[in-house]
Amino acid sequence: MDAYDLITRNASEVVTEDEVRALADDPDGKRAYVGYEPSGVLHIGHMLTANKLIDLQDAGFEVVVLLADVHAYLNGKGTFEEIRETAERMKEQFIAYGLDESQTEFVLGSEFQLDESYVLDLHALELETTLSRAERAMAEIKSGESVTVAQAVYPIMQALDIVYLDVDLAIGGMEQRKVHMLARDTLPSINEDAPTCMHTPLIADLATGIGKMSSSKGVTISMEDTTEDIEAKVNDAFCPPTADPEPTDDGEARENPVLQIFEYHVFPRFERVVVERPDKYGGNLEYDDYESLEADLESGELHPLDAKGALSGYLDELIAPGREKIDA
Ligand code: IYR
Repeated sequence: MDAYDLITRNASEVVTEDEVRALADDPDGKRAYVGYEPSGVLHIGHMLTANKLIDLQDAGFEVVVLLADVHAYLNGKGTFEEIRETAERMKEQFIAYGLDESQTEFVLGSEFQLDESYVLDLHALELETTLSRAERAMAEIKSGESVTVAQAVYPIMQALDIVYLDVDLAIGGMEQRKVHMLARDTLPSINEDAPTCMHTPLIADLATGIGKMSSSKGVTISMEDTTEDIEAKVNDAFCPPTADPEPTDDGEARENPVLQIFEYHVFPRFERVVVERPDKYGGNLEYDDYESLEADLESGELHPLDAKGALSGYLDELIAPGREKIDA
């Protein structure tokens, strides 16, 4: 796989392609980052962007993980002390998950976001940003119903982080895209370049295939899950024999979350996927790429229950090292 393909594999959106191609041509010393509100326990959403960071490390990028303690505070996630404590636990789990410690810089937001120059630049950007734009940027990030003043400041700080962390590429899930577009539009007003961004897909709710999996509602997979928890959740997952399920009777779009997890979590981390089956059911199936697994599910060669059994095993393997850190 060439550098551009590795850097962009499984991305939903690249802004812009030309800019990422330029980075891929000379990745040495280039810096990419993801920011996370510290939550104490990694879930499958964190792991998806972490997979992208691992791709970027493999492509030669330096990787920065921002443990966004001030952002979590502004988003109403607890007292500052509580948040700071969870940040440290989260860092350990990222390393256990597979981020190379020697190639990853972990930064707490509060290490630089309270500096005078940052705060003055923040105010300069506030002058350039309408409340309604900030509110729209937060639509898929805010906790709670209405948008507080703190949550309106949040996306403007996120834009400024790109400058202060001196990164060449900002990564996030698709729910971050409006913040990144705000950054592209406003940073030039303080004489900074519009940042290059890349967004990863969101996985549908495991149980229904509707909407997006989230830690606040529905079923998610996290590093706290036991092997049995994972088996039970995956067994109950929505998995029709197609990658393109029919919408619900109410017209809501649906995805196949089991296939999505194979595509975005398992194949990027395992060279070969083995679905174990007793000989009387045709014996083991082996796959070197996601597309052939999807094709077998669609043709009926691979039964959804066998796919789920294999998925539980691989997810458990991905989660086990982080789970040990939590239990320690
Ligand atoms: N908005 C992110 C957290 C976050 C991300 C970045 I990139 C920052 O510079 C700051 C905060 C979230 O929703 O978790």
